[in-house]
Amino acid sequence: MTATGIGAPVRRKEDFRFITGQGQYTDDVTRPGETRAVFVRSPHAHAKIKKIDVSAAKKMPGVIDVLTGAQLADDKVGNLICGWMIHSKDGSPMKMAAHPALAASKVNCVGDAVAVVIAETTGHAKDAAEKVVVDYEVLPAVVDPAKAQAKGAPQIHADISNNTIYQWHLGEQKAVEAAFKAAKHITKLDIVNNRLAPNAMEPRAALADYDAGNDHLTLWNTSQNPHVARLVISAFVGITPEHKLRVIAPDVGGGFGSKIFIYPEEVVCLWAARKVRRPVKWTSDRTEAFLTDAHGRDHITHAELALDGDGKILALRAKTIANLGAYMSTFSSSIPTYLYATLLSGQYDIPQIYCEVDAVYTNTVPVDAYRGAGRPEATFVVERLVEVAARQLGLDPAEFRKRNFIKSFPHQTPVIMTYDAGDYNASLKKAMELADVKGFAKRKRDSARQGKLRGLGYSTYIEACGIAPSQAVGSLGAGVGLWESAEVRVNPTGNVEVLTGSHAHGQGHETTFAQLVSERLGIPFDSVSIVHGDTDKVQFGMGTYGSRSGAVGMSAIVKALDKIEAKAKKVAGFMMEAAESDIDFKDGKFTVKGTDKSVAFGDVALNAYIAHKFTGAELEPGLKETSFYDPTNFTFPAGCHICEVEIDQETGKTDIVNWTAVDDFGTVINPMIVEGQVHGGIAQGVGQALLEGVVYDSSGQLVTASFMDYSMPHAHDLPSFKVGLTETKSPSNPLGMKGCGEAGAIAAPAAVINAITDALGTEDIAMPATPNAVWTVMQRTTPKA
Ligand code: MCN
Repeated sequence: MTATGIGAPVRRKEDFRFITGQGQYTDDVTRPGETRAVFVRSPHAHAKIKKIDVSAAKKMPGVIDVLTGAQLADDKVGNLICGWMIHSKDGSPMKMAAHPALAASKVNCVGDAVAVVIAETTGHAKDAAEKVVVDYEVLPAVVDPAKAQAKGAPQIHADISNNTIYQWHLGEQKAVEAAFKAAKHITKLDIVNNRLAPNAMEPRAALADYDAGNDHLTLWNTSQNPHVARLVISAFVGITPEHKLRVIAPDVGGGFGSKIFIYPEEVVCLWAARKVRRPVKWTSDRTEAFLTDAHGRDHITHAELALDGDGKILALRAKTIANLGAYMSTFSSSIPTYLYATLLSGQYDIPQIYCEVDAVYTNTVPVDAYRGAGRPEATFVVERLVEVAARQLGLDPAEFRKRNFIKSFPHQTPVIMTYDAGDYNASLKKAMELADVKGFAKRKRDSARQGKLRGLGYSTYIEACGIAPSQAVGSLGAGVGLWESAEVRVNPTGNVEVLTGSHAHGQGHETTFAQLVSERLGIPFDSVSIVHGDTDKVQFGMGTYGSRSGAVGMSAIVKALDKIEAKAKKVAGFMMEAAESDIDFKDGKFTVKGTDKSVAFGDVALNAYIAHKFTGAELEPGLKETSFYDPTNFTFPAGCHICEVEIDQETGKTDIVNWTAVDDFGTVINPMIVEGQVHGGIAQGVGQALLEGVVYDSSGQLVTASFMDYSMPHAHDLPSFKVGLTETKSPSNPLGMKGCGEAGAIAAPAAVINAITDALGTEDIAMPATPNAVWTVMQRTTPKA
């Protein structure tokens, strides 16, 4: 390993500009003549719009125009779409209601935009927005997905009865029923997976600029996938043809999934910029972010595990109601189906699984992917069931897990996935050692002496990452395959630019991608630049989500590097008058086999461009190659997290006193970045388990619309993590990598709740397990001494 090559803990090169305030985020980009947009939003969760009067607002100082949904419809701007078709078990397609970027006749959640004010400054626009008069006829609202399906519930979208989008299922129902009949023991759980607000540090923003001379639009926005945004905005929303739109996602301050989707605001800014013939910028404030960023999770599940007399799992069944909010966001249909139910086998050899999912509209903001997206929900179901089953059977939870682990690979689960490689025993064993599980009993006694309850919880999770394989994803109803692309441009001076379709919004790609390229080409790490996030610079790409940039994006780079090396060998052959097959390439040097004749990579690069003898028949000039990588399978990162908590019996406050994480991410490019990813994910998972929860009241008002009411984890809520790695290489990409970006968020909630329930001696606690919730449970139960 070189100091900056694969496996080296290189410091992130992008951090210099981030921590010195030199990042260029969307709000930092300015255009001459720029205007500001402020949206007029519905204060009601459900209402008919009888009339909108913008006349007073238009007369306000600094106002350029005030635009409404009626004008948007007149201009034939299309609806926002959900791109992944799901069929109900009766074969009918999902029922997708219209989602205009500005509501014209009806609002369906608090925060629904009904008009936009374009003004010289944000202050002018805000003042004018208050003068827009909207006459609403308020309708009853429903926020609870179970109630939304009940007879007589408010109907949110015409023609969509019971507010039900689809009733989907996966697995063999009859076989599962038979297994349950034969079972010696059945463990049952009712689970609520709490709704979360994504809260990226940089709120969403959009800046649209119209070049009237060329009838061309440019959009800077906080996107995790600018090419997909361009495709959807042009082909489906119909703002302008694809070649007339450039989308640039500059530095993006965190996404966690919430910036994958196409939102109304960017569509409206583009439309408005063309209308007012001036650039239009919108930057969300934090309250708007709580109100309008797509939320995550929000499942209600009843789950059961069937076991034989020896503690072997026979079958699992689950019935889930997923709240998708007022409209279907871009990928929302796939999260509670193919990203959830397909992972219900966990790390276990479960012969039969059956899952039913009802997706439901409610008068709340749309729900879509949030770090982990479906997989934290699946892990929570499986890891809670397994833990509770072990306790009910009087078995040690680690022993019970071992007994049921999948031990040979490839392993076909009953729910579509083929796990290709893993060693679940190895990560459990290593985690138990690092966590000093043997010493837990003593620590528990010590805590008891101080009047505190101590508990230990496992989460042996698995996830499907590298969301890409076209064959698999395409056959599951997604409209597209999800490969990734790369272009490697070697400049005549020997330095390299890599254009990637992956997008970085905090994951350190500028560093890890450069580590790969510098090692492969034997050139200095600082001679490599990573270019991403601009549809005019980078060939089509699929963007970043589902921890795919390593396994898929970097694999595309590897393929392009293979081509670069092959061509460079030809050039080196010409230079040294040797056959290409006689050339070796190592450490940045091309050598004629068996001789001391060699040329450096930089010389080859220069000759590839300027040596005239290469032009013409034998070899095209230049050294630039493009590749697309479409893997054969997902990658399956897995691991074991162990959480140890101490609960104060007086206050109900839970302190996480120890956290051990042992993960298998296959080949690790940069252990420091990977560790950071794990830390961040755990923090988010702990947030879900202990602190976070979006609350709407029964009338549909968002009660948790600020950080006063929505609590995020702080550094002092977390212990110093003990992390370790095991390694089984993924066979589905040339580097053997598995994704690491979501693991912590997937593993953590179950580990925390398993630890808390272990301490309390009752399974009866929901997330977030706030001090009040824990204290209330303690009043009902007799805690263990
Ligand atoms: N990596 C590595 N070795 C591996 C796997 C990954 O060195 N075996 C490195 C990669 O090269 C990359 C980073 O770790 O620099 C994360 O890689 P990967 O797991 O492929 O995930 P992505 O780059 O595709 O990032 C997406 C993932 C997701 S889905 C969410 S959500 C998430 C996350 O990453 N959002 C984030 N981490 C985030 N981190 C920050 N700071 N901000 C977000 O919005």
